[in-house]
Amino acid sequence: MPVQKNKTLGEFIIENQSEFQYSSGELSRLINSIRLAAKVVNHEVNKAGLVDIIGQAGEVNVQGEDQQKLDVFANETFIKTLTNREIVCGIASEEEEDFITIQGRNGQNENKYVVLIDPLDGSSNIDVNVSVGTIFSIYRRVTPAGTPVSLEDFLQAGNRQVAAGYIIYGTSTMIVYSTGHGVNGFTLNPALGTYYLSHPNLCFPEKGQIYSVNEGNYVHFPQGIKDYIKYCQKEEEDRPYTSRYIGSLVSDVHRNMIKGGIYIYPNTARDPRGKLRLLYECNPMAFLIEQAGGKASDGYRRILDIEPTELHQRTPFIGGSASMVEKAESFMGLYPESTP
Ligand code: AHM
Ligand code: MG
Repeated sequence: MPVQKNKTLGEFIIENQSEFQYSSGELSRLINSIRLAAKVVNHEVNKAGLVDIIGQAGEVNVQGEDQQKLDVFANETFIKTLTNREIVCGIASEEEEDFITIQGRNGQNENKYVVLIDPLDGSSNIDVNVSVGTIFSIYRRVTPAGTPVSLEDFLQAGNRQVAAGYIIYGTSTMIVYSTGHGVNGFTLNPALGTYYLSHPNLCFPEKGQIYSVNEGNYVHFPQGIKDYIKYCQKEEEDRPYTSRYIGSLVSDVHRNMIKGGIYIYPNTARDPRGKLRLLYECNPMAFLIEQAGGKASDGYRRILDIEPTELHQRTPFIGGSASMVEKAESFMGLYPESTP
């Protein structure tokens, strides 16, 4: 079927609602709310370069309101949007120590979904006008509807995700998401405030030639990763590969998904369990990567099969073109799993 390229995200959500197994429109409304909050955050992120003109975080603006740091603003915007619209029963965020229970106005919240979110990932890049992102992950709760959510609703393996996605605030703003039926990308037309389907059915190219890793940490990497990096740099067959590292997970994975490549954040001496968070960074990115035909691993096992034990759990992460991840895993497999 030919893809209609001028389709809006709103139209796409409605048309594809029947894909959801227990469709009642709730998941569609949830994705709609994320779309709305993303527009608000996008507006604020776009103004970041004007901070010297309109004020730093911590200052008071002309309306007498406190200026907020953008990651705090993004966190509040997503939480408020999802809470006010009573669209989920619980939220976990990188910015919040504990998960948030949403009671509902009459104390009876029958919604079945929980959202886990990193409201503004890579936010250290904002000061230098480099892309940042929002990452979200959606699960059906496991505890009975109508009761307060509990930790077990959030500590589910990534393979149980119902949907996941990211928003990239880059040269264009995009929403890329999947409900388990492939990955689609929508680009915001800022003049109209409308997202259009610009990247239907995103798939990793068969072969990739980009590796993305913070090589400044090389001496602290596990031996398997060191060996894989040397492999990437070797003059042989289609190598050496190109090195590209933005330091913004969403942007690095987004580029690699389009061009073909691998993103690596291993465990290091400083972060023996890895730096990235399993539940709201790695799981949603792994879900999207797999839906786009790629692979995501911690070096020894599939990211989506890890049974989480903590809300803010970290994990090593290797994700991207399937053949590249398999190669990296083969180097990792030569050494016993241990912290470096
Ligand atoms: P954050 O959640 O504190 O923003 O950290 C996550 C970010 C990722 O987006 C990025 O890939 C990584 O940290 C970069 O880390 P480093 O600067 O150590 O290379
Ligand atoms: Mg983050």
